[in-house]
Amino acid sequence: MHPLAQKVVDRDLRGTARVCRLVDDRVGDYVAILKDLFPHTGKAWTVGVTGNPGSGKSTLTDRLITVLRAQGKRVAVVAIDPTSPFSGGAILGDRIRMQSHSADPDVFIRSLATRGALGGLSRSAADIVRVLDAWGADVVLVETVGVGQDELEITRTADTTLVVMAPGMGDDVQAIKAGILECADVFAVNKADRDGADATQRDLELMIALGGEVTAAGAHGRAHAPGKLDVAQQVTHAASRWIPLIGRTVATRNEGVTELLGLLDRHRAWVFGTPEGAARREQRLREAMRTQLREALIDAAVGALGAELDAAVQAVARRETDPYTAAETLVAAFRDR
Ligand SMILES: Nc1nc2c(ncn2[C@@H]2O[C@H](COP(=O)(O)OP(=O)(O)OP(=O)(O)O)[C@@H](O)[C@H]2O)c(=O)[nH]1
Ligand SMILES: [Mg+2]
Repeated sequence: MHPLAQKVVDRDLRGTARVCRLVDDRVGDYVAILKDLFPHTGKAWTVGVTGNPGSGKSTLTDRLITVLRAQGKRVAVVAIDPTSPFSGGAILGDRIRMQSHSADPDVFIRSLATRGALGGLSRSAADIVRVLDAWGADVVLVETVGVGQDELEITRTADTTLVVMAPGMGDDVQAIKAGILECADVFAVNKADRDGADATQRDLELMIALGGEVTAAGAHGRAHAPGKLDVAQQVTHAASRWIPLIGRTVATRNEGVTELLGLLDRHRAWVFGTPEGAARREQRLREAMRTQLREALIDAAVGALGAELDAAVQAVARRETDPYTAAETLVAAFRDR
């Protein structure tokens, strides 16, 4: 085993931090290390924590760590630095909000910088989660700001996704990107000490109810008008699909946090304990594998074709051929290698 991989498995904090840096920068032996670590992964429960800037994700994450530690769980946090103008310097702020755990050797907090290329961030995040899984985390919390495509991708790699909403800051259901709502497994209506928490919760309940009906109508065809699903069908529907749960919290006062973890735990039981959950995990693994394959194929093709790729670019620029034909020709050339 690579000596650095050994350090991760031995739960050496500095060695693990070093591996995280290599993986984040994609330098050194990072691929060899990830390969060696993979057999030691698969035990952690990954929870994505997302929501608009300032909704209370870091504060809530800090409180969740406390409850998880009280249960004897080893916890890792990956805080993704958003490039959002609303939350510049978020890493520093997040560090401060989670620093109550900085002396605890069973809590590992890692910040991840936004990578340039689209998809780069989610790839790094997925790899870092694997490192922390091998380190021995029982739970990995991944905090992202629910804005871009990258963040949505990260959410898709989590076993459970928590979407944090805050009332009274224009953070209503409509203001949240549709993609994020669709991947929510549990909602936290945080800042429940503020006006508007009831309205936010009602909006969410309505949205979830409508979402269920639309899906059910689609699945069963047009024979059933909306609202006329019989009970038996509703039961099947409920069993085969996860209906998002809603919790209310005041993170700053530590209210509702244990209950919220209870809701998250119910989702974990579904993901890891039912055939539907297993199907979902397999589906996500397949997506991840496709991404990995796509990347490997492109790297291999660009490396092998080199000069031909340049020639194709020139030919398209001169309008001697079109990009579609050029791509087909390059694929054929690569296949014949
Ligand atoms: N009143 C009230 N304030 C809260 C609550 N939870 C968090 N806050 C405050 O809201 C502000 C933002 O909290 P954060 O935890 O940094 O929010 P965040 O979602 O991590 O923010 P970004 O990482 O910048 O997107 C802080 O000043 C918190 O103290 C709550 O339940 N009630
Ligand atoms: Mg934060």
